[in-house]
Amino acid sequence: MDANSLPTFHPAPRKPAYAPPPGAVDAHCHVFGPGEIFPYAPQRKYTPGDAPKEALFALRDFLGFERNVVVQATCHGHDNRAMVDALKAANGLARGVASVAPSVTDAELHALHEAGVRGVRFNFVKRLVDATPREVYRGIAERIAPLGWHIVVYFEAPELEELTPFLRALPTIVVVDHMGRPDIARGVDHPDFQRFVALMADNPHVWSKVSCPERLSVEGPATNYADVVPFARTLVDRFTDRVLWGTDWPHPNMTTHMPDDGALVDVIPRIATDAAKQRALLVDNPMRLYWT
Ligand code: 0GY
Repeated sequence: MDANSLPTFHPAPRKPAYAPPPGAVDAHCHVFGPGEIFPYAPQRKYTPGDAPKEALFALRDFLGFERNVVVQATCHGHDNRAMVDALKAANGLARGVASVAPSVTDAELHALHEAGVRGVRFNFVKRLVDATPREVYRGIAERIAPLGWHIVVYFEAPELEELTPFLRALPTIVVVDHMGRPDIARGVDHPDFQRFVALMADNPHVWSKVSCPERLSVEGPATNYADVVPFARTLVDRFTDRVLWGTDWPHPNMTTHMPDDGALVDVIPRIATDAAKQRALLVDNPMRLYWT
């Protein structure tokens, strides 16, 4: 149990009413540990409960998904072994996003590629990581671009203005986690979220995960995160071929509640309102980015 006594992940999610299309990809999830085999990083800012690959794969099947994109979480630092172990166990049904140090060798990058890694994650969230200089990230970007990988970025809305020139200049596709973490209370029309919409409009290499209503919502599970829906729907409607969706299982650092993953799946038809958009969001876009 975490210090706040929430479970590590929801112990018994409900079966969603919404059935994802065949081949659906959960494009943002993590594995944690088990710590006895894959120790957490000494420099981590939080220590999660174990959330092993077997539990992730069981959830995938239960929710009606076929594939996962396992994103390296900060609690494992640059040690990608738990994530790579999950990719190898998934028999081609998982891809990964790694976190690498600038000292990573070409041989290590190629081994990650062989295992199914197709991107690196740059994290700007101060409660999760110590800052990495931009030139270090730019150096990593130059190294991974020839592999055909992309860059996943995690930041919070107040950082966007300052980060924009950096994001614009990155040489690969850039996938923004959780819509750039907008302040939902301010509404879709607020300049902060409109700045994010403009970033996507002006930069065809920028994609967004329309994920994580449980972190962004003010209303919370009582309305099944209704206040987040207009934000995600705006992005799905406008940038249908550049959006991804993921559970964010096992939901590290949640303090208000542990979301029911089945309820999160039931948000999908409210943000992607017809079958074509759902197919783009859940199948075509992630397959193009991770499996071609
Ligand atoms: C997420 C969100 C969080 C954590 C991490 O790498 C991580 O530790 O991404 C968070 O605390 O908001 O997407 O998993």
